[in-house]
Amino acid sequence: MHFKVLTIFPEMFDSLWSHGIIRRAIEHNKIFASAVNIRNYAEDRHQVTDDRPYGGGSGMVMKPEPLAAAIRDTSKSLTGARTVLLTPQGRVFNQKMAQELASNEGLILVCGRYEGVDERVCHDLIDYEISIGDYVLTGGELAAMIIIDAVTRLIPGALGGEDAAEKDSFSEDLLEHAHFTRPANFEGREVPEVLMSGHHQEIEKWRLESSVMRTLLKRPDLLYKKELNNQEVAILNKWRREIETILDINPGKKTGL
Ligand code: 4GX
Repeated sequence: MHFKVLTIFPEMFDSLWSHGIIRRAIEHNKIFASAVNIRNYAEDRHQVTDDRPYGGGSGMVMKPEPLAAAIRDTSKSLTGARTVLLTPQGRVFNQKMAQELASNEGLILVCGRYEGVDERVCHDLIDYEISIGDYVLTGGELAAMIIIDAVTRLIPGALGGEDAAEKDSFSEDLLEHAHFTRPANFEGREVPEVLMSGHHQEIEKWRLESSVMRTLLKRPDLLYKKELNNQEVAILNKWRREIETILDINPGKKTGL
């Protein structure tokens, strides 16, 4: 995967390229990544990239010429790459979109600043408009970093070890099970017995139950959407019976009925 970021603040990405999984993926040639300054494509002496909006009003707009030149030049050097504009008006990013993006040979991420980019550039030169969520950033750079981060860990070999990406939160519409490490007793709180038993089948059962119940309590919206298998239905039924028993023992305690 080749990532190229178009931005007026390329230095913001230095830290992304130089830490953790992304750094290692670059070192092992699993991904190739760089940030290009849109200013380099401005023709005038002061390398201006913004201008006042037609129709008036406050704020500035990214000028079309430097941005279009930057996108075209980068596309030429990255054949087969798709262009992505980070914008609050885009489709809201999720794990499925990360998987889709990861199947591309290259991604050109366009980071707007100010009030946005000239509409004619969006229309002619952008393949995907993506938002990372319904809130307003000061520029597309942090959004681009989030996309690069989520896509990189899906590139085969990027995570090292066995490919842990498959089993993570959201890959199967369930949250991750609880995790524990040493010590066995931390401030008086014990690690669940079964995890130290070495009984792998029981451990897998415990982990699935942990995943299902955490999802029910923290993100019930994910369960409503999910197609449950027999094992997952059995776990929810077991807890339904537990809850019914508790309610039978304490009938109407809170409601006074
Ligand atoms: N998810 N912003 C982009 C400027 C802008 C506006 C329109 C292009 C078109 C954001 C988000 C986000 C703020 C980044 C406005 N550029 N980007 N910027 N949420 O809020 O991605």
